Amino acid sequence: MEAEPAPELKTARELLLRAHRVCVLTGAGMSAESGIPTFRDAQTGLWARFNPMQLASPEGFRANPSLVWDWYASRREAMRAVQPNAGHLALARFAHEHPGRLSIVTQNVDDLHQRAGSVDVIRLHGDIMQNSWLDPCPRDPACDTDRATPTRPPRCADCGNPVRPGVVWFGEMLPVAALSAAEQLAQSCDLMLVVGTSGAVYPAAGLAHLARRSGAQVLIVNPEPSEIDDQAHLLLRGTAARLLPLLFNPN
Ligand code: BJW
Repeated sequence: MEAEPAPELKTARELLLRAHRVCVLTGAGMSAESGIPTFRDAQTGLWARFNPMQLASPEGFRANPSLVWDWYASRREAMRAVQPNAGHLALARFAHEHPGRLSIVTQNVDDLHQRAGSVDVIRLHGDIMQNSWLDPCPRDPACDTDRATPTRPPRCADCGNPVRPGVVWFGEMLPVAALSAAEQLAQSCDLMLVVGTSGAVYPAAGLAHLARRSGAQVLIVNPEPSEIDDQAHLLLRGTAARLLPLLFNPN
């Protein structure tokens, strides 16, 4: 006989059943059980070993472009080797079975939601597999990736403009269309499910506040306390790969 679910899980399922529009905000914890390290977990997080301003800011890149390029190259390689976990798959399956009811807004720069089968995922912090130029090119013809030098990082052969990873670093604006679409979802959902984020980084964390102010129920899935727990109507203490399948596909 199957054990009775914990009372919080039962309440969470009821919230989900009642919700017409579910907005899921995910952070690094969503991909942790796939083998991608988080940023701020005390022992295992990237920021326990690396300096965020050195590696994840435009100033850090300008100061030491090859260090930052190599760090992103090694993370790209690690991300190619991992697979979506049961949490990614549960979200994708629910969205497929309930068209139009669930949207995902992610801070993650990996592609595990997409590889699990989720479509129209809003990426707030970019895509680590994409490249862009560090500086906007004022030239005509513009910098040409086909003519980039084979250096680390590659550079425009004409003006030296370096290639950078297509992610959002500290102090940079989030992509306007993505942030605006995410804000609309936060304002119009009746359930916001926040999974695996410390809630330390804005404006992403502000989406939970916005959803709550706009009348949504806020449900947080995280094994540890986060900085936005005070926004939650309900907290589920546990990991994404364990709890999301129980929440979304209980049978
Ligand atoms: C599990 C689990 C399991 C573990 N299952 N869970 C106030 C308002 C607005 C802005 C600011 C503000 N104060 C300061 C700012 C500026 C700044 C900011 O927020 N700084 C804070 C640190 C204070 N924000 C910015 O600069 C943003 N831009 C911006 O605001 O532009 C306007 C502006 C410009 C200039 C001045 C002022 C305003 C840009 C932010 C870009 C963030 N970039 C990064 C790197 C991306 C590229 C890369 O990957 O290298 O994005 S930093 C990093 O943090 C990454 C993440 O997306 C982001 C959030 O981290 P996340 O996902 O929450 O991970 P963790 O590690 O923090 O948490 C993991 C959680 O998972 C934990 O809670 C665990 O318990 C849990 N967990 N295992 C479920 N199995």
